[in-house]
Amino acid sequence: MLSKNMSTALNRHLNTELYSAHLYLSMSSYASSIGLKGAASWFMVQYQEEMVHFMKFYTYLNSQGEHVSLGPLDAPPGEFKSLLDMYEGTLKHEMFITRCINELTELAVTEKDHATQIFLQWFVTEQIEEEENDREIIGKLKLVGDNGYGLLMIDSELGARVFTPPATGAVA
Ligand code: OFO
Repeated sequence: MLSKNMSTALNRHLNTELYSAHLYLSMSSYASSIGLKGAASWFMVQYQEEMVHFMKFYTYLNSQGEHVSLGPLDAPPGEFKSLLDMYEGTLKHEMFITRCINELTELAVTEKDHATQIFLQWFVTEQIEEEENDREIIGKLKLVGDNGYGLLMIDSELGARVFTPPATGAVA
């Protein structure tokens, strides 16, 4: 059983995960439109991962007898200055998500809501990986600067990322 506060906060965050999915889908489309097919594929994988995150919150709320309230969502940006700009935006957004997850965890601790604390642990760990990946890519992009060959190499590397669906459709 969730408190009203906890349920409202989890529901708000579920919509933020959906916004994340839209943000990365928009970045995927933009990358594709400027010929960066590897980055387009990387952001599509990121979109798929965000939908998994969204579904984890959806499943958890339903399993606690709550119903989900969707949207409205802000439109994500549709134009970006460069690949570096996209990844800096990604890192900034993920740092915001980390803060949200930390706040949810603090609320669960304050309310002695052990089930929600356990549920959120997966996201605490996930956010470390999300930020680490973005920082690594940003570091490489800064290293190559405007060098076209370097950018194509990074784009090709980004294209190697694959989406791994959760085991047997489990999302919670
Ligand atoms: Fe769901 O972690 Fe990114 O936003």
